[in-house]
Amino acid sequence: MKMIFRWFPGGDDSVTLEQIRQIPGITGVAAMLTDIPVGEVWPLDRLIKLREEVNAAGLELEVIESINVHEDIKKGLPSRDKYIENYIKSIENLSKIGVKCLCYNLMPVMDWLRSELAYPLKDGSTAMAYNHEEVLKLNPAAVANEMIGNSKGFSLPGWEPERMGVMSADIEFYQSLPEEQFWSNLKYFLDAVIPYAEKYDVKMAIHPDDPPFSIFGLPKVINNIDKIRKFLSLNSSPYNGLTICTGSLGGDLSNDLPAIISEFVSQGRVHFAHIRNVKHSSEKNFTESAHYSPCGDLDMYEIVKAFHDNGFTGYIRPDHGRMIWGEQARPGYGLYDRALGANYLLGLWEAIHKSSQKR
Ligand SMILES: [Mn+2]
Repeated sequence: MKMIFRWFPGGDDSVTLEQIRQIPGITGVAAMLTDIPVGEVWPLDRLIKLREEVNAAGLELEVIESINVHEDIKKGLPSRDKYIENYIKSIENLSKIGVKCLCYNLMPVMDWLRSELAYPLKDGSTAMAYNHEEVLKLNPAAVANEMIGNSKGFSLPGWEPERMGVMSADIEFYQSLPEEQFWSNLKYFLDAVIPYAEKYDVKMAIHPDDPPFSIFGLPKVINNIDKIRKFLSLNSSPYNGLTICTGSLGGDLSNDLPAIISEFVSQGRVHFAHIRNVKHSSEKNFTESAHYSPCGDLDMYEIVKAFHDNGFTGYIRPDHGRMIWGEQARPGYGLYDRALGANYLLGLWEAIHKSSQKR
């Protein structure tokens, strides 16, 4: 297991590589090029520069998060072949700079979604929050404005302005697309890309849908154990794998995280993990919370133990943190709370590992 940290290059992050290097136990970062339009090839020269910058700070760049998948691929349009070709070329370029794992998602139209990006918590910190009723009251444009308008000037991956212009038309498209057709579009993408992921030794790790509830009638891809089984069965290669995001799947309290982790880690299908906690006020309403188990609804000891005991050898990063100690940063991606989370998770891992050696 390697503990890493998400970081955004090009001055698009308030957190520096030098700060990340001083967090005990962090070996590398998960990074992305935020300015490449979705569907285009990630240029090798840009990736080489990115790796050199990360390596110069004493950190590894073995995980890319994320290369977004063009909507035409998810829709199954004839133009998908061109975008799939570009995606394969990007994977080849990732392999040339030593990347081992690519996190991505196949959520239609909208990437991750929160109703508030700075919800005040009782301790004076703020966190991102999701209120299902509030989201359903809004139209898609208002949802996009809420997200982009409150990002404090940082880019929000998955909320690129060029995707927003066509959002309403895209939503109507999926509302009339039979669900099995959508799944066969996903299989078409996987069957085209996974052989190249194998060839270039880059493990694909799909991120769960966040939140795990359907919004505006859009299909869900990865939001519970049955959907994950279905997705992994579309292409049985271990390179068709998962990012387990505990906060995304944990948005639905009926998801048994330790059981999900145990099943898919033991099958060698989990390559990356985002670990964070959520606190529900009702079934579909929650705030993101500190990582420590008593601060939320998820049992971090059982979660880390499920990774450890099933022989997880991939990458873990702390996921979204709160804004604490007056920090101003991209929502969810400040330094302080994520650094606390990383070291809490490392502490759990050390304790679980050493006590398993003594048995
Ligand atoms: Mn995540």
